[in-house]
Amino acid sequence: MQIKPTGPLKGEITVPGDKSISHRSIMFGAISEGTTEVTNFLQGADCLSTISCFQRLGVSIENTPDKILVHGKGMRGLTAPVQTLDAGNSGTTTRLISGILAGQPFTTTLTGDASIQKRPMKRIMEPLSLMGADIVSEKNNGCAPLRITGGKLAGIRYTSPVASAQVKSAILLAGLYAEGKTQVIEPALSRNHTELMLKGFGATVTSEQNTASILPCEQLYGQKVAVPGDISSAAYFLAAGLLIPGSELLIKNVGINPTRDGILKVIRAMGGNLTILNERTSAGEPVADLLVSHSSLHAATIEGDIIPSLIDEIPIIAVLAAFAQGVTIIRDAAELKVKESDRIQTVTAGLSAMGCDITPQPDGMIITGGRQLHGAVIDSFADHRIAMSFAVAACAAQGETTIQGGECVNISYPGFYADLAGLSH
Ligand code: SPQ
Repeated sequence: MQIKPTGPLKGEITVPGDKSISHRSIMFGAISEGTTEVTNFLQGADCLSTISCFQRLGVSIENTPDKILVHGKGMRGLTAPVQTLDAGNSGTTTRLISGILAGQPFTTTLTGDASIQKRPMKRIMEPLSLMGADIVSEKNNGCAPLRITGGKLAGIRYTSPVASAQVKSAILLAGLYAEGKTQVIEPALSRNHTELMLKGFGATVTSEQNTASILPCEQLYGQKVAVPGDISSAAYFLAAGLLIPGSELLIKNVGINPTRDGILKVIRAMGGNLTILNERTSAGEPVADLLVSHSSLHAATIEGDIIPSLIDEIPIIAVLAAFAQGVTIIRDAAELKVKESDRIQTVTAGLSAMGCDITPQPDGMIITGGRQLHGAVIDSFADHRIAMSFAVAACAAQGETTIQGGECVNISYPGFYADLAGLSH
């Protein structure tokens, strides 16, 4: 993908549906009674992987142009798949479905692409085994392929070493099938879509600070889910509007759940012009329109409990930092190393290639901003967030940039390049 510097970006944009909520709408719908109707579902490769996994578990799912219909099988209605389940590139699919499979009375094999086969699964294998499931990493390396034999589960009180919504969600989903109460305590609060949505589907879920609890459940009930726009996708347009001189962008219908909105706080801390308009609630999630305009940014320190609320936005925040005056420090973000790529290394490689002063750290990075970035050949490392972050950097740099493997944006935002080009005037 070739990207040239662009003039001012102006106008309105509606980004696609939230990836985390889209996945969960299929999964929770699949184990509910009745039909779940999902609108504004994200038609990205990751969410399509979730659909195909549940189809292989015997769930009928209709993907029509305006909505998804999940014909739920109930809590005990999934059937043993004939084939291996393929989660593609999706960590969310792999870890959350493992929690559901832990409660099924059959054996399933689950795998994914080369990236998924390197991502750590011990973090779910351990708690789900403690609950009574039999989970084997077939290559004995703590990664997929996983062979999961579910069975009789017992609730646990689990203190997670990482703030991870995927770990928390896997345990809570297994907790639906367990005897007694299941609790997950996190070091910092991760995104809470599972807790909010499962409650909507009829589960007994409570949350207090960093502890989420769930009771076993006989039945969930199909719902109507109107998926809000994905703040992680909106983040690229927020950044483009802030960085490109003369820009003013209105990004409509964006989910601003407080466990996801760290990027908005960082933009304000960096001196960005950002206005939150028309705040409302949609499907139990807070939603707003976001107005940004070109701004002179300054550095910030990003650390501590805010990290889980912006973990996927750190690549684009690093791009903002490259254009900001001063030294930006990002720390407490070692989780970046185990995403679709090692995002500490891949952000460092890309920004260095464009002329930025960046030093990787074991748990983050230090960026001295303010140098004019130049076009470069950037390896996306098949990581959608890296490709989109550097597409935005390229728009604000001098000279042309090539993003190798740029088609990986299909994972979370199939129309990304067209939407970006459509705002240029
Ligand atoms: O699904 P996947 O591949 O893990 O996707 C990513 C992303 O950048 O899109 C992470 F690489 O998002 C995760 C996120 O980082 C989605 C997610 C969720 O929906 O529960 C939670 C976060 O991961 P984690 O490991 O912190 O729970």
